[in-house]
Amino acid sequence: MLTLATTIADRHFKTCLMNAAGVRCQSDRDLNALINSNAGAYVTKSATPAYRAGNPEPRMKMIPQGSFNSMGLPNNGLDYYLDFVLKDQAKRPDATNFLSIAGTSLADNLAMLHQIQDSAYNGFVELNLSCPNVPGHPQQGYDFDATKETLTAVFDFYTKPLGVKLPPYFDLAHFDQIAAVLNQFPLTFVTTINSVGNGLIVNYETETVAIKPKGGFGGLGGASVKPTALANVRALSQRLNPSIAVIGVGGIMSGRDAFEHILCGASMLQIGTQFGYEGTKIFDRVAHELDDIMALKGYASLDDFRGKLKTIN
Ligand code: RRO
Repeated sequence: MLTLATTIADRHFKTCLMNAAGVRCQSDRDLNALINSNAGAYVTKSATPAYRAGNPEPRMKMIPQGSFNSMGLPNNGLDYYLDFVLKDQAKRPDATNFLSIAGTSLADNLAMLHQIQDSAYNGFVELNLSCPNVPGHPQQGYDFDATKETLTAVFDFYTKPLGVKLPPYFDLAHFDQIAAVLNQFPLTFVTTINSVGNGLIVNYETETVAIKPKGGFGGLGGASVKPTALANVRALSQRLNPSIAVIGVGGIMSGRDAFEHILCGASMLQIGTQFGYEGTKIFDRVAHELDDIMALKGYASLDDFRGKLKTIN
């Protein structure tokens, strides 16, 4: 029997496909659509302590090879998402899901994690260290010392399963440096990659930028970022303690893209841009395509090929 099931830290998921944080997961309507789909789990829009309207519009643009955004962390506040996941957990105690948080300061992240620690929530938390779009706030994942300081303060009290959402890295020395920091902590997973930050799209006709926030700078997602995502999944899988699962995100549009992410070492896959364009039926389509590839290659489960990408000698 061929299966797309996966396990992270003893939590079982019937399929490895889910949404990426930020895409169609901001309201309870979005989240209920995910619950009623064939996604293996959902992650909620990254939360701040209080409601945020986000950046002025236009703040998102479809581009031929993907997407471009500077949303600026619009969300309904932690209470809203914690209330949603707690109610869902009461209804479906065997399902593990992901609560994403993205404080704009260490104090905000610690306050939110204290609230989660003190609650009955027993699912995963994805701590977003990589939002590229809040004016005046650099992506924390690019500051290795600040990342270590944050995780030290977090694991001083936080005992539930937690992972981090990372920005893309582009240098082998940086893969070494971030892995050396992450390996010092009892992380359950890392999710890689967030958008490729601070690109610029130019409208040739009007000679203007494409989106309003930050003078037009924004994060790239979708097909064009797949090679960067695969490199980050592979490089982190090779460097992290085996107890830290790698969740792959970036450029997944098809079963073949999903297969490639797993070959590079991913245990679970998040779909962002293309889920935004296609809706929940993407989880059926990509699952069927991945099933077909595995059947063709004679693989019965993800373990048969996860991380087994070959190099050329
Ligand atoms: O809301 C956003 O602008 C946003 C976030 Br928090 C993030 O982590 N990644 C992204 O591309 N956009």
